[in-house]
Amino acid sequence: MISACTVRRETDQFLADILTGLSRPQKRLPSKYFYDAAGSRLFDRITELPEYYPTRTELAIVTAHAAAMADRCGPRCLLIELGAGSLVKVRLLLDRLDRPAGYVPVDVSGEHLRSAAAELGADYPGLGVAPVVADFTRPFELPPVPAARRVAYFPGSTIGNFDPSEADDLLRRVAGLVGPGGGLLLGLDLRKDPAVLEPAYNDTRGVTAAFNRNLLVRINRELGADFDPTAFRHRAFYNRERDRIEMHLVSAAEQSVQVCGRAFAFRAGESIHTENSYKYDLDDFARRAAECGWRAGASWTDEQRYFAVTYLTA
Ligand code: AVJ
Repeated sequence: MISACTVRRETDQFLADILTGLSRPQKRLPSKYFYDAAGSRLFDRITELPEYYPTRTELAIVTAHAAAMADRCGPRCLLIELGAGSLVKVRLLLDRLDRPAGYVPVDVSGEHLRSAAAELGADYPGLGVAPVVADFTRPFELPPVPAARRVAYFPGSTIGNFDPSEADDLLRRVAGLVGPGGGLLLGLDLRKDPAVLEPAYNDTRGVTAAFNRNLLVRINRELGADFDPTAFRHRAFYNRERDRIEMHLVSAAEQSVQVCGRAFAFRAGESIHTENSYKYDLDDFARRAAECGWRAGASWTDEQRYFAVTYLTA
C-alpha cells in the first residue's frame, strides 16, 4: 500500500507545514489550511452568525461606498482579487467600475475558483475573467492583460491572519505586482471592545469551534493522521498586547497523535495555536503601509467603526 504521506506535491507542502508546526514548543498549524471544502462551507456559515460582525459590516460599507471606491480605481483598471472567496463583494465593485480591463481572481482552490469564475463571467458578459490558481502568499504571474492601472482587492481582513512581518512582506509584494500608480483596496477589521470581538470567535452555535476542529479532520483525511477532534476544545480570546484574536485547540487530556509515522505528545491543557486575527488602528496601519511602498488614499468605515475599507496607492 502506498502510504498517505508520500503522494502528491501539494500534500508534501501541507505535510511539511503540519510536521514543522507540531514540532514547535508552542504547537502551531497554519490557518490557511482551514479552507478545504468543509472548512469553506463552515466559514460561509460563520459569516452569517449574529456574533460575527465583520462580513456583514464590510458588505454594508462596500454597498454604501462602491461608487467612491470604483472612482478611486479609475477607468480601465484590472482588478486582481487575492484569495477570491465570496464573489459577492466584488460584484458590487464590478457593477460600478468604468470599463474594467478585466478581473483576475486568485485562489489556491482551483476547482472552486474555476466554477465561481465561470458563474461570474456569465453574469458579466463583456468582462474578461482570468482566474489564476495560486497561493497569493507566494510569488505568482499575472495574465498579460493591458490595463490603465492594476488594482489589488483584498477584502475580509484576511491580511489579519498574517503576522506583522509577513503582512509587510505581502504588502511590499503586492506593491510590486500592481506597479507604480497601482492600487490596493483592503478590508481591515478595527480594534474594538473585546466584549464585541470575543463572541465573534466564540459563537453560541459552535460553528467556529467546528471550523477550528475541521483542521484536524482534514489532517486526518489528507495526511492519514489519527487526531481525535473531540479530544480538543476550541478556545478563542483577544490578546491585548498583540492586538489580535488567537484561536487554539486545547488538548482535553494527555494524549499522543500520529502523523505519518511521527508521534506528537500532548499534555492535558496543551494547545495548538491555529489562527491569529489581527485588529487594526487605521493610522497605525497607514504608517506601516507607507514603509511598504503605499500612500494612503481614502478610507470608509461603518458608524460604529468596527471595520474599514481603505484605498492605497503604490
Ligand atoms: C477570514 C480571516 C477574516 O479572522 O475573522 C473567522 C477567519 N476565523 N472565524 C477572521 C475566521 C474564525 C476570518 N478571516
